[in-house]
Amino acid sequence: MQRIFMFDIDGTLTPARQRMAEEFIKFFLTFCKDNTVYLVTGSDHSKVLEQVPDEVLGLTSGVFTCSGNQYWEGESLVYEKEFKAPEKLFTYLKDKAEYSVCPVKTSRHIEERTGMMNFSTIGRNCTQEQREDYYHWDREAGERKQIRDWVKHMFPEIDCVIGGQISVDIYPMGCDKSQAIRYVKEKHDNAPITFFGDRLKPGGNDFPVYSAMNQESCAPLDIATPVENWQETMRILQEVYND
Ligand code: M1P
Repeated sequence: MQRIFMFDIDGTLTPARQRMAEEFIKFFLTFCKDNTVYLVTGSDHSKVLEQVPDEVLGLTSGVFTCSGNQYWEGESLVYEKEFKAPEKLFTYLKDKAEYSVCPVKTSRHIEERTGMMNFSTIGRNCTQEQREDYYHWDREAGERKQIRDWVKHMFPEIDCVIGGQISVDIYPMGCDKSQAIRYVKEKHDNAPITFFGDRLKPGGNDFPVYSAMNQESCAPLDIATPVENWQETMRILQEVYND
């Protein structure tokens, strides 16, 4: 049975919130022509269009956005889910943005997306340099881990995970990237999947993929491959999967 390849985008195919590198595009176009490829991201569709060139998207079988709460085939929206966050959660997040001691604050702290929300104390309108600074600060300060733990504690029906560099993703429990795995499994008659992601550890936004793959209904040949960056993704694809 033909193997299906699924890829996270930020940190796996591209640097966080940046466009795919030319060197990788060239290689990946050929890879997509020879293989069945899906993309799975926490980001929304407009960000995917900024980061992944049309020629690559045109060669994929589908793109799961908003953590699998929205699914696209080409320019057609196949399905989408809704999420109405509790008022108390909004209040907490607004307070957190106001009283956070992170070094810089900009704006757009809460981004409501289809089926989920994204929260960032520094704000999504930060510059690339501010984004890098926050990422390094947060690695020491652990602010996002603390926000994640609080949300999960206060709202047992809601999940909160760390995705990229500056934010957390929040959605109803189970409405995560595992949805993409289940959808593809059903569509391709339980074909084996190889997934690449930079956040496959518990608490990361790719971890639900790993969990879904370890359920009995999934093929034993599924592989979740952790990577540090797109360079590592490209290297593994070249070394292991380039026949
Ligand atoms: O795809 C990974 C993450 O990319 C962005 O994260 P950040 O802006 O923090 O680097 C966000 O779109 C986030 O939702 C997404 O999970």
